[in-house]
Amino acid sequence: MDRSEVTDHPKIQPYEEPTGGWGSVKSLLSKASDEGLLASTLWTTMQRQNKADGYQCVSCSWAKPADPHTFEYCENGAKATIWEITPKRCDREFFAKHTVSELLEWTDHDLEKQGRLTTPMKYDSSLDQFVPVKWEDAFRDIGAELKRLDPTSVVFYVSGRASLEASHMWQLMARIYGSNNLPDSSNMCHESTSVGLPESIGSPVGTVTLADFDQCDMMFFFGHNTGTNAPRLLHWVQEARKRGAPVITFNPVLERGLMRFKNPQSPTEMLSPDEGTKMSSDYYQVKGGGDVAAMTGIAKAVFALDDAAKEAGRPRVLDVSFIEEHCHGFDEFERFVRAAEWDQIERCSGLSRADLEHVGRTYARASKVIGNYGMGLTQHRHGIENVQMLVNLLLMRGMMGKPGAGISPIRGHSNVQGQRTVGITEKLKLIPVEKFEEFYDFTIPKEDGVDTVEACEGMLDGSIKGFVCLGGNFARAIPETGRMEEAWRKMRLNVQVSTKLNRTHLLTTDKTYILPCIGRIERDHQTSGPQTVSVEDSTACIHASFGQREPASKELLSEPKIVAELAKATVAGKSSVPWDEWVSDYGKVRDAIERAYPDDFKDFNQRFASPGGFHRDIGATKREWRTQTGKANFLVPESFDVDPDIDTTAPGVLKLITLRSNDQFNTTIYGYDDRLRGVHGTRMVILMNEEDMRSLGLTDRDRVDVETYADDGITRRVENYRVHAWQLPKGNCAGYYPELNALIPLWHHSRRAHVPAAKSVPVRLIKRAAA
Ligand SMILES: Nc1nc2c(c(=O)[nH]1)N[C@H]1C(S)=C(S)[C@@H](COP(=O)(O)OP(=O)(O)OC[C@H]3O[C@@H](n4cnc5c(=O)[nH]c(N)nc54)[C@H](O)[C@@H]3O)O[C@H]1N2
Ligand SMILES: Nc1nc2c(c(=O)[nH]1)N[C@H]1C(S)=C(S)[C@@H](COP(=O)(O)OP(=O)(O)OC[C@H]3O[C@@H](n4cnc5c(=O)[nH]c(N)nc54)[C@H](O)[C@@H]3O)O[C@H]1N2
Ligand SMILES: [Mo]
Repeated sequence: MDRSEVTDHPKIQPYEEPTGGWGSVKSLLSKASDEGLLASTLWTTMQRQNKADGYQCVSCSWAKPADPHTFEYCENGAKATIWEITPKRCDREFFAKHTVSELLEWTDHDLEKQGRLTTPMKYDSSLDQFVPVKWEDAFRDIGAELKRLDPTSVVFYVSGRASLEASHMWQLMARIYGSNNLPDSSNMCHESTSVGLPESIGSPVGTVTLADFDQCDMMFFFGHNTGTNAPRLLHWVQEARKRGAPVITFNPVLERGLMRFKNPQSPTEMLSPDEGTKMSSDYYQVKGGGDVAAMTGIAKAVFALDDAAKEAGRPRVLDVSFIEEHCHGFDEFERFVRAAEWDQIERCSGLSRADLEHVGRTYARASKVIGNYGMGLTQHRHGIENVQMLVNLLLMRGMMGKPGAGISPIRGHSNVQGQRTVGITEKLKLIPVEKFEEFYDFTIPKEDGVDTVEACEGMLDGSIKGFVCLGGNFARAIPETGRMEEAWRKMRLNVQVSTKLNRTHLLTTDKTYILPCIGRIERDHQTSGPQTVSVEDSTACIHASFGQREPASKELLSEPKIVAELAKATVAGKSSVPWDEWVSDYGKVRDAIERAYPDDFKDFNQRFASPGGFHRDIGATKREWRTQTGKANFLVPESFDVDPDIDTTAPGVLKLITLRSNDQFNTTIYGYDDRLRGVHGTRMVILMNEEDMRSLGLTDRDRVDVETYADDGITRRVENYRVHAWQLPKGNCAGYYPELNALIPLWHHSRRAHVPAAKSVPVRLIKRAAA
């Protein structure tokens, strides 16, 4: 399965070119030609990407400006488009040729590479194959099986791509059926944000919009690989750099996008021989998990500068009036920071006092600061504390709820933030329970459902018996691959609404169905005419998305239609939801969303196609703190230690960071080249510090097996990886997700948010004998 290597001689050397630039263009043209897609088709489609009257990109969730470029796209948005509009088809002939046992030997890349799914399929165990099934039969059989199962034993997972309309309908269907088991990809992603930010500032999402990026005079980047994962954001970073704004990055890995960038939309930059813009004014290779310590160091430096200013009678460095008027818990925070010792800060962060004091001075001079962050903060045992510490740092200088400043969690999937806004959550306190019950005349079970980790635990203990997924590749995205695959197969029902074949489809249960749907780039016709859907971006702006192309197959149904048919087959007569009426006109679903969430979605149908979208009602942007104290809360971490329960100082233990390559979107592997890190032809590498390598008796390109270091009686191991010397902090190593998910223990997650701690997995490397 994990043969993620396509050559015996992979080429691995750090990439020295700027991101963007010609490398991007070359990479795209080769992807399009691989898929057999005409460059002209690609360009025509791409012209409609991220436009008010076009479709919203299916890759990341970065904001869509009101005044877009002619081509408002990036290399990876274009790759995602190519992947969806590919002429390749994974059709009934394909399934007739291959048994499931055979397909289980294929890589993630090879499975998705077959192209778009075209036909509803059902697993036939006597043939060990998927065979075509009529839509009506599939809905009837799935409905019958769901009725046989206890609703609380069924999980309704959602990956972050489905529209606001489909997602809202999905969660109503699950709750009418009797299940609040609505985990989503956010549970593996920004849940540390969704739990952490409401406690700090009373908003579950970021507080900045593009207008703030246009005027900020400094940015922090903690643990986000912008060049690969939200490349269009680089334009705003580049503009800020041109204005002279410092950009200070903390990341154990030297990520090219935050080092050098050339704007592929600027002919002058593309033709100039220079190296592009220097993106981070300062780049600090913090130790994995060392961010709380690093931020404490910065805060300590700010306190020292404030002391000096106070003494000299100069203007204060702390925003004293903001703290007094708007904040709670400052004194405790001050005590924590002042008590922290520099030698401990240096040891835990891996950074020097001088460097952190330099950052403190830069921060003290700035007046409009944005704190950006990604998985490098959220995917830790201490994910919530990481997020809240960054908020503390911003609050001390009043950098919240004013123009040009605020907190910026950079979300992943293109609508992951919006799905939560319209009700996808296992937590009842986050939805308007009484409204749903009153509007649609049914009763919602009063216990929270399971999140992703709890769903996995339920599979292991046998209490979860059915999985119905709206997109995604759940079994591949979660930790503990080996044990979870075994547990998955013991379930009774596996239903996957998907666009491409993936490994989760192949983990067959008593009944297994693949329900192929149209994608967002495609036109969606229902009885009232062409339909529009909508998404929320990372800056809480809602946008319309208009399909552009003919669907990949005549047999495909839209996601809202599939949800409605599943609902009619399962919960007919149990509520007054007008499923058919909603499917005939998605505008009616938007009216229903507005009715349930009037503050966020006022005049939804009138406003959602306006350029730049419309902004949701986020209290913290107006300095309204919807917290229990009614203030913005300074929240103090217990310690600097990310993994207090694992002795990572034991000899030979490294903390593994699982990464995405530039040639992947989550479990979708476009190819084997991580151009921006200079890794070509393989994903089976462990990048590590040269000194660690020497002390473990390894040399470059040695083959190793990797084992999790955990004292729970379970062996977790991946085999035959190749080690490479890389500029990483001592004690860390890095490699690619999802192949390395086999190593992450299920219990190794952010304590309250349950986000798997994919950025600090304790491992040992075992050298293999030379072949
Ligand atoms: N092309 C492409 N775009 C994507 C995706 C994709 O797979 N491919 N995925 C989408 C999704 S769902 C998401 S959630 C986002 C993910 O986007 P990111 O948030 O960028 O997630 P990762 O790629 O996992 O990498 C996070 C970064 O954190 C760094 N890091 C690791 N550990 C630490 C640490 O302890 N401290 C600090 N400061 N940094 C650390 C890593 O070196 C890495 O650069 O991107 C979205 N966009
Ligand atoms: N070790 C480790 N594990 C991780 C992470 C990590 O950094 N390290 N990151 C985590 C994160 S941040 C996330 S978000 C999860 C991702 O987890 P998921 O969201 O579950 O996974 P994806 O790979 O995005 O899902 C890809 C599949 O979605 C389907 N799909 C694509 N487009 C559509 C569509 O329009 N409609 C429908 N119905 N289906 C569609 C296709 O069939 C495709 O195979 O993984 C998590 N797992
Ligand atoms: Mo994500």
